[in-house]
Formats: sequence, structure tokens, C-alpha cells
Amino acid sequence: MSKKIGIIMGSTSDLQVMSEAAKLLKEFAIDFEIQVVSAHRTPQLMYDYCQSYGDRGIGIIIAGAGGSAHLPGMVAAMTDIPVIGVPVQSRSLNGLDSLLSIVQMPPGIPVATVAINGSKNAAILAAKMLGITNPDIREKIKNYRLNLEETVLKNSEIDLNTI
Ligand code: RP5
Repeated sequence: MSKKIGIIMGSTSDLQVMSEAAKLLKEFAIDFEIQVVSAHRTPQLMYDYCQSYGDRGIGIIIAGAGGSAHLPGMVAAMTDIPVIGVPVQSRSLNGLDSLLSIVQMPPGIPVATVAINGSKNAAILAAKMLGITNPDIREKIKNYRLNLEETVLKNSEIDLNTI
């Protein structure tokens, strides 16, 4: 049986970005949980989450945060499963602060960091990890990729009359 994916984020203000990951997992029919867990505002909840994820069948965590984005790194420090970090675009520094906070982890505690607001890619990456042992998911990823290719090729047919 495939593991579940846990999506967490530092604030409800991250939901718009992080819901792209949820949508993709729904499309792939992959089981997931989604909730707000803040490293700074609800540290006890973050601790509890890191103690209980295994009981709920979570095998990969996607963690999004913006600004001084410590959530993905702290969760990686307290768990033994892959953590994918999503830097959420911040108001003051456009997400560069989020990106650098998440990506610059010390040796030994990795966070697989995607692009700023790249939560869809975080979900695809998580699905690919599950796909290592689940051929059904692997097939869905393959079809998704082939559809993407077909769409790009179709849209790149340029009508000379429009130029
Ligand atoms: C971070 O602070 C959250 O991940 C969010 O991106 C950012 C701003 O949070 P709010 O002030 O909008 O709640 O912890």
C-alpha cells in the first residue's frame, strides 16, 4: 500500500500557493493530508506533527513557508522521511528570503527545495518518489508528462497569418 503525503504550511496565507500541490495529488488520486503548522507560531504543534506522522501513514512531507521559512528545515530535523520544501513568495523580498532559508540546509539534514511557489513540482516530485515502488503512480506520471509534451507541441504551431 502506498504511503500518504503530508502537506503543511506556515500560514493560511500560504494556502493559495500550496493548494496547487493538493490539486495535483487529487488528480493523481494520491492520498494526502493538508494543514497549517507554523514553526514560529505553533512550535508545539510542529513537534507533535513530527512525532505522529508515522502513525497516520505519512511517508513524504511537502512543507511550504515564506519569509524566515524555518518550517521545512525544522521538520526535516525531526523526521526520517523525505521533506520537500516550497519557498512561498513573500511580500517584502519576493520569496528570495524564503528560498535561501529553505535551500541552505547544513550537511546531514536535507530539504529537497523546489522553485519559489513551485508547489505543483513538489507534488510531482513526491508522486515520483511513491512511483519508485508503485507502478500505477508511475504510469500516471508518464501520462501527465506525455500530455504536457503534446500540449506544448500543439501550442507551438505558429500561424504565420497572425504575425
Ligand atoms: C510564514 O510567514 C508563513 O509561511 C507565511 O508565508 C509568512 C507570512 O505569514 P502571515 O503573516 O501571512 O500569516 O511563517
